Amino acid sequence: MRIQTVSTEPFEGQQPGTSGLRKKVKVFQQPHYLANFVQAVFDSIGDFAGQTLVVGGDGRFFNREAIQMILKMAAANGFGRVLVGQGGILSTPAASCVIRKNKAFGGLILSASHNPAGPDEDFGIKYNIGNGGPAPEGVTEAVFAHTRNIEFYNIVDCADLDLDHVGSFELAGMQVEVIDPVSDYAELMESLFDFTAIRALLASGFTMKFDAMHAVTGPYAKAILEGCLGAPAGTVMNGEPKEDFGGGHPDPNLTYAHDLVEIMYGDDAPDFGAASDGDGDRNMILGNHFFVTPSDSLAVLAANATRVPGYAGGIAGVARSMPTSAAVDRVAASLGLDCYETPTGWKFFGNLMDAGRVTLCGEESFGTGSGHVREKDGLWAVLFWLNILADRKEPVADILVDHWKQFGRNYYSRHDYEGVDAAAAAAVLKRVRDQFSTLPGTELAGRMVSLCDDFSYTDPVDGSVSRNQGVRVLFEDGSRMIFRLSGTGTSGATIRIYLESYEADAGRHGLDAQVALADMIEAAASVSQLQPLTGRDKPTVIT
Ligand code: G16
Repeated sequence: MRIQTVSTEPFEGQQPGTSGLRKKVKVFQQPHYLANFVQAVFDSIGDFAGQTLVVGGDGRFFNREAIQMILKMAAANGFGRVLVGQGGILSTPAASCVIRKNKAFGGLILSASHNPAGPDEDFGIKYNIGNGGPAPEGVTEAVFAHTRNIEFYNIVDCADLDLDHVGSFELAGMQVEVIDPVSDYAELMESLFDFTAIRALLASGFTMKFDAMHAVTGPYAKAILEGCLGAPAGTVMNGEPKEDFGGGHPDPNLTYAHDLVEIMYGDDAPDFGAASDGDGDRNMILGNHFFVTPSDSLAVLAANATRVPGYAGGIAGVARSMPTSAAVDRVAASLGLDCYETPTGWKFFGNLMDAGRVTLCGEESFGTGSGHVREKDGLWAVLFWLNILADRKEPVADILVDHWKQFGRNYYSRHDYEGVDAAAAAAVLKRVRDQFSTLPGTELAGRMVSLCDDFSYTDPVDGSVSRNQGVRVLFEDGSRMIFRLSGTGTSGATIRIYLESYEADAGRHGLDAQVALADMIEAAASVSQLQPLTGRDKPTVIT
């Protein structure tokens, strides 16, 4: 087999976003486009000669072609071993698990997460470091710099490899091991949760549905929920991964997980419902006619963690992204735990977990996880909830009502305006920034504004600083209004407006969040002038 050195030229815009490089499939299909990015990664991560690389993806369209190319490039660039999921499949948390378990040098994960898949939709790639987590900004910036100067890449010239059967073979001196994508991950889950108690719950008449949204968690959920835990066949719906995710948008929220939402709000709704996204790292939790916000879910997991074997000794601390509600802060305060507020992006939790400062982390964008891997983990969150339900033997809604009684309720909602013209979106944020000096001390939505700023974060472990991480309007009573542009979209811009207000009075905990936040929603519209600047009069997604 011959190693080829292929001449190439840089492509514009190969800058990793919130979670790696995400573009339309058609962009990735341009000759040299993916190879340039992969070579730029290999040129940025230090000396990996003879080391192990983990490779896998969510199975979306272009996954197979991408993996063939990556394996041939890994061999040509001197990796000693590649672990690749059978059929090219690894959910994002499973990839993190395999990297950690095998002490790999790092991994390449192929996914555009919750974005739709297919020839005209999205693809993505990101590099994870040896702790199993997304590369920190120092690495992604180096990768971007290399993409701008690239002149050649290395690749083995050979026929496509058989990745559909578990086993191993050699490729130009590199060992390729095709592994079962589920088993390491399932074993890790069994080590954390009380499978006996969950089995008993599922055998007791308790009913549930899990929506895999035609994406990667299907095989994982079937093996664990229906296989190990004895949930009846059919508990996992949309469980066959498809290259186009069945034409859907595998984002587990009230808008896009409509099949599940209909069941959970219909007659004879099951006791528990959950969904995961394209690559298996997000989760949505539902009770019978009841939606648990991701921010509340994190708070409930933190408050109940010691009921679960993997966390029975207590948790070290918690972290949440800045736009996530402060519900978990209240739990942390009552347990005497540190609580960190990071920018949006799972990569910011890695250092805190590696340093042993936090055990549980979460984000409003339907991400929850812990130190068991270095990614958020959809199925892990579902099993955590099942373990709590098995222990408490109460309905999901009662657990939340009880939680709010103890800690108060952080009413919370996110309004997304997707596919907005990029210049108009920038103007909306500028409009709010222009009022930074005049808003504090004035009243908005019946509350006094205390501070306006661009959120910046200094990592307490390595001292690195990340600026411009969201525009904040903070109120004296703890309410918040945050404006941010998404870093994961692939067309136009997405404006996210995050709204939060705190209610201590249990008599007022039963409101719909949109009703409770109505005055904040109106104030956000007037401060940002979103409607006149973008022409949009309502959000595309409300969560
Ligand atoms: C990624 C990141 C998350 C982030 C989310 C939303 O998730 O890993 O940390 O919260 O994007 O980011 P944005 O608001 O910039 O769109 P995923 O599931 O897409 O990998």
